[in-house]
Amino acid sequence: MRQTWRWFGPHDLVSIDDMLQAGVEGVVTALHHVPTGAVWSREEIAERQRQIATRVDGSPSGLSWEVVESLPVSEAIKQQTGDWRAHLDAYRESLHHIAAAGIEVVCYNFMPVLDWTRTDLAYRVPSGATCMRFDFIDFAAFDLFVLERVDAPADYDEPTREEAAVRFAGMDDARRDQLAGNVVTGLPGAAESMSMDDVRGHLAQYDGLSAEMLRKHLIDFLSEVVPTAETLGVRLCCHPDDPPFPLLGLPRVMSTLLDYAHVVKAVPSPANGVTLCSGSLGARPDNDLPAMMTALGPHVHFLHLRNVTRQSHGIRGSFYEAEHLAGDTDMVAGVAAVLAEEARRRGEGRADHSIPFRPDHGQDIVDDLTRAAQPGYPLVGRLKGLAELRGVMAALSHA
Ligand code: DNO
Repeated sequence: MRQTWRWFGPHDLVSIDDMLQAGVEGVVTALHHVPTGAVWSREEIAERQRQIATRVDGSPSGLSWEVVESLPVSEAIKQQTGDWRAHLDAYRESLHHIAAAGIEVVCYNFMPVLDWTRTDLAYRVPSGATCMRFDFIDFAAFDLFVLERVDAPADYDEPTREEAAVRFAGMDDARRDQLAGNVVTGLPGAAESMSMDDVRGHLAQYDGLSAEMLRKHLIDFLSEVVPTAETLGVRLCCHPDDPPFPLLGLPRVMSTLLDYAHVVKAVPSPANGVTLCSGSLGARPDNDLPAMMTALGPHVHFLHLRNVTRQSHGIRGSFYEAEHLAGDTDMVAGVAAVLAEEARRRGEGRADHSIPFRPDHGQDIVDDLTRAAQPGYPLVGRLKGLAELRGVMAALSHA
């Protein structure tokens, strides 16, 4: 298991030096400033590689860019409208440049309109730490009373609508603005930062686009880019929906084992793989993460290891981001399943037998609470998560 760490680039408040002290082996990043649909140039990629390879004092860091997260897929490609063919050409060209730079793993997602979604960025847990949370009632209140989506009432049962109305009435303007901002302006790494009108415009374009159609568009996308990736030796890996259920009436098609099994089978190639995110998928009670790791094992090219505590029982529900070894996912069993897959790959002689993972997200603890960091990506909370995961890996792989 290769210990990687997400870095948002030179503006990230966590430095390359910090990562070295955390014991990180490789870096996950993206050219977040390049607009979705445009080509990632060789020069821009090389510049980011240079930044990663350099410590604050200018000496070599010994680290390199090992995983792209994400090479974003445009709304045009997801909807098959407008410039989507040109965006496919740009995607393939970016893959050429990424491969030429020696990077083999490329993560993307296929969530329409919204990337990952939370209603709270600093939910306080009993220890005094804060974390990210998705509250289903707050989200319904946003949908019904801030966005005022016409079809929203039909999307929630009556008790949920009533609870959301009471919740909304109890929010002051500041909380209403904060909630809307958390949902629409985009969390770290999201491809787009949107206004409320942008969201409404995108929603209108999905009118009548069913889950079956979106799944077909995903498979069309893969049919177009996987052959290029395969030739280049690049492994694409799709990140799951977060949360793993439909929001705002939009279809979501990468939420379960069945979803993944379908997509992996539709375009069979080592270049068509999975980003297994235990935190995203773990928000659904019917997703058994260690079992998913075993079932999808040969196709898993990248792992996000984090945990959530579910706070309701349904498929659509509330959850908060727990400590890496707490929460509802059995992380020790998950790591054991990863190690078993790696042993299997070594037996097969696969060159990619060490799967990159990153300690995904972290609670804000100690200094994180007073240091502004990217929401979900604090230094100390992630370092603690990495240390705990490293402990599990060391114990499970000890002779
Ligand atoms: C959140 C992240 C997501 C992820 C993209 C992958 O923390 O896991 O933003 O990077 O969905 O395409």
